[in-house]
Amino acid sequence: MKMQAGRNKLFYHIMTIVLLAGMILSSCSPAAPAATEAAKTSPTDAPKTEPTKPPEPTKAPETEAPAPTEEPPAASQPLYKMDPAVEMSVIKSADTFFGYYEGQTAGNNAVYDVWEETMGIRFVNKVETAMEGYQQQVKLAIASDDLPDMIAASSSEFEEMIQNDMLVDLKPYIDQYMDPAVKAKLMAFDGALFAPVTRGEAVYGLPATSNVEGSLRTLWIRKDWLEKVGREVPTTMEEVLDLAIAFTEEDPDGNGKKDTWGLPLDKDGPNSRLLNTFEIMANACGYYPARLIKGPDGKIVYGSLDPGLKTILKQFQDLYKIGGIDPEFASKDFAKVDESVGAGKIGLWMGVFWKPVDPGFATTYKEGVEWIAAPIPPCKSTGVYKPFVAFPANAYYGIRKDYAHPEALIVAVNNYLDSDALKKPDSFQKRMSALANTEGFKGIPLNNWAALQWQDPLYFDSSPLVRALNDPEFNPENPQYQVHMGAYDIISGRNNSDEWIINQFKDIFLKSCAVHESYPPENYVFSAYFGAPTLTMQKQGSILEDLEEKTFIDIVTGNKDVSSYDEFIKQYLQLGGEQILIEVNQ
Ligand SMILES: [Ca+2]
Repeated sequence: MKMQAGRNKLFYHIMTIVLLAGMILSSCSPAAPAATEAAKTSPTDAPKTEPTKPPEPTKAPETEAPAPTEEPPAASQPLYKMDPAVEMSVIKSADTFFGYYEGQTAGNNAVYDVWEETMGIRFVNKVETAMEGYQQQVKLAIASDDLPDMIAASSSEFEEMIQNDMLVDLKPYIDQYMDPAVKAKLMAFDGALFAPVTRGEAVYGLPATSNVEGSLRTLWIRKDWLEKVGREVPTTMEEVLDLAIAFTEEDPDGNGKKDTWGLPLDKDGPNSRLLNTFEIMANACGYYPARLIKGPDGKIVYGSLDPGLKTILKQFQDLYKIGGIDPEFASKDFAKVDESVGAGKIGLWMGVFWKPVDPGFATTYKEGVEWIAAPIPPCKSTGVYKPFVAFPANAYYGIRKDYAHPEALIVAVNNYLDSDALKKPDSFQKRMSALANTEGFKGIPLNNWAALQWQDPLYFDSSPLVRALNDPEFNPENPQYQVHMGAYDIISGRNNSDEWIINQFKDIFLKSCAVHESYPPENYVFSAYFGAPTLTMQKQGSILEDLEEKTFIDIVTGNKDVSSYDEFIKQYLQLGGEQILIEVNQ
C-alpha cells in the first residue's frame, strides 16, 4: 500500500481538481433549491384522507393563449406570484406514509398555506386518494372528461388528453412568464424532457423533473487489489477488462488460491434495469441492450438487436471461461453478489454511487478496505462513455383547457427552481426550509404535501454537502446546506461516528460527486419511447424477455457460441420484436 502513495496522492489531487471544477462549473454548483431533499418521490405519490370540496367553478374560459403571435416576448416578465390569489384544483394523493400532524390534513395544511402566501396559489383537492389509487383517479378524470385545473399524469396519459383536446397549450405562457434561468433547467438535454408532450409548436405539459444522480454509475475498485496486481485506475473499458482478468488470475487477495472473480454478474442479465455490469460495459462501447433508443435514422430501435453486442458477450464468455465470473451467477440475485463483495471475492464493481452502504460493501469498510471511485471509462472504439440514464421526468403537469389561469403553473415552477430564492425575502424556498425546521414538521418530506414539485434535473443532492464541507464559514443554519445534514454530521466528525462509517459516507458523497461531474450531460442517452406498453409488448413481452435473458446466460456460460446471437436476433423479431418496433414507431 505504501509504495503506491505517490500515485494515489496524484489520483486524489486530480479528484480534488475535478471536484472543485465541478463545483464552480456545473451541477455540483450553487443552484441549491432548498426544497430538493424531499423531491425524491414522484408527484403522484401519497395516500388518503377524505374527499374535500368540489372544484372551484372556473371563470371565463380563456382557452386562447394571450396572443402568442403578437408578442413572442423574449424579454417578458417572469411571474412569481398570482395576485390576487387563485384556486387550482388537483387530484391529490395524500401522504399516508409520514402522515399529517394534528391540525394538518391533505386538503388543508401548512404547505398549502406557504404556497398560497408566497405564490398566490391555493390548492383545492378535487379528489383525494391513496397513492395506489392515484392513477385510477387520473384515468377516471380523463375518461369522464372531468379534469382538475392542474393534472399530474404520465406521458401516455398526456397523449390521450392531447388527442382529446383537453389541455391548454402552455407555450405562450412559458414564453411570457417563465424565468429564463428556470427555463434553461427544464430545457436541459436539448429540450428532450418536453418531447413527449410537444406537438408541433404546442407544448401541453411541464416535465415533473427529477435529478439524474441515481442513474449515474461509478467504477468502484478495491485499492489494495489494484496495487497488488500492479495496475492503474482504468481509463478504457479494455483496461477494466484487463483488470478483471488480473483480479481473477493474479491472486489479488494474496492467499495463494485462485478464489476471486473479476466482474460481478447477477441472474437478471440484460433485463436488470440500469444496474447491470453488462449494460454498463455495453454503453461504454456505444451499445444499449434492453433499451428502446433512437437509431441513426431517427427511428426507434431496440438496443439488444445490435449484432455488435457479440463483441461484449465474447468478453464475458472469455472471462467466464477463465473463472472470472461466479459460475453460479445465473442463480444469484443482486444481494447475493453483494455478499460476494463482503466475502472478499470481488474487488471491482460498476454501479450506483451509494453502493458502499450495501451490506457486503459495508463489511469491507469495517475491515478497513479502501475503495477507489472512478468514472466508467469508454471503450477505445468510442472514446466517450455515453451512459443510458433514466428519463429525469417521471410525470408531466398539464392545465385543463378551460382553466382561467394557466400562468399559475409557470409561477409554481419559477418559485420551485429559482436559483436566487435564498437571496430573496420571504421566498417560497425559504419559507419551506423554515417550515422543515419547525417542530412537528421535521423529517417529513413536505414537498409531497403539495400537488406538484420539481427538481433541477442537473442538480446533484451531494452538492450542498460538498460545498458545506469545503466552506470555511460553514453555517448549518444556512438553508442552502439543509440537505444531507446527517451525512454532513458524520463526515465532518460532529457525529462521533466510527472511522469506517466516516469513510463510507465520504466515498458515497464526495467521491461520487466528482465522478458524476465528469459525465457531460450532453452525453446522456435517454429512452426514445415514452408511451404505454404496446399491445404486442403486453402480449409477448415476458416471452421476449425470457428469450433474451436465456440467450445471454447461454452465451456467457459457453453453452452456446457467440455466433448464436444472430439466431436470437432473428427469433426475437419473429416472436413479436418486429411488431413492437412498428408499434413504437407509429
Ligand atoms: Ca486468492
